[in-house]
Amino acid sequence: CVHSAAVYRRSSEVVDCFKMSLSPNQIILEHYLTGWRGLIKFIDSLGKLFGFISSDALKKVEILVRFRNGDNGSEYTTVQSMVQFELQNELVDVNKTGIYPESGCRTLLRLHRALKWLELFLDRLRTSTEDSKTSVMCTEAYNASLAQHHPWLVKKAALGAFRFLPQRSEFFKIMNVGPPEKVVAVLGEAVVLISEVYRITEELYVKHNLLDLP
Ligand code: 1Q0
Repeated sequence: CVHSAAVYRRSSEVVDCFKMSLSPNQIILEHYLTGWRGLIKFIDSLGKLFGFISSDALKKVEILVRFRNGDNGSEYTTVQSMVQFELQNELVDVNKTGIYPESGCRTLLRLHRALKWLELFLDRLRTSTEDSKTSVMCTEAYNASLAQHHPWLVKKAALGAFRFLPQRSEFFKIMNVGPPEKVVAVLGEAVVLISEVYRITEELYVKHNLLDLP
């Protein structure tokens, strides 16, 4: 039986990480990345079919962790300080020069875009009824957000994988926070926090014209 053994963490703990990352108008990277690790564990518990998604997300988290543990680690305390540091030191490919294909700014942008998908998906899940299909909710959320940033092959793989998502009741169990009413409450809190984290990051990226980083 997948659901009891594969639960690594309660989804409410993941929500707590994103809550702690808000400070209140800055995003603390340490907690943001711990939140992401929780999300990655969650995808992993959905099975091997989703491995290509979790391994890409993990790769990005690890790039940012490496910066945090590196020589300039103290510059990577918040998303704001990271952006300021990388821009001031010209460590970002603002004009497709290809010198810094793995800057913190472009790497975080990928996670940031995925958070929009998560916000839309969790909101659909929260307002869904027992007979709603997770694959449909996930596909709608994806098409309205992340899909526009993905080439067709990635889109095809993602849409293909969504068909194998566990159904709503199973998904609620994997979230591991208790009865459906409790899950819905946690989802409500998650949506509010994730959209706040998203909003703050988005504003910062708009301000510095970083939303199209290659
Ligand atoms: C629930 C199942 C997960 C559905 C995830 C939807 C997103 C699909 C993304 C598929 C693409 C992955 C393959 C790689 C794509 C990269 O090309 C792309 C761009 O990076 P780059 O370096 O090539 O420019 N990478 C990305 O867009 C990053 C994608 C990260 C997706 C992370 C999804 C996080 C999912 C979390 C599931 C949590 C479910 C609920 C938990 C409740 C918690 C309160």
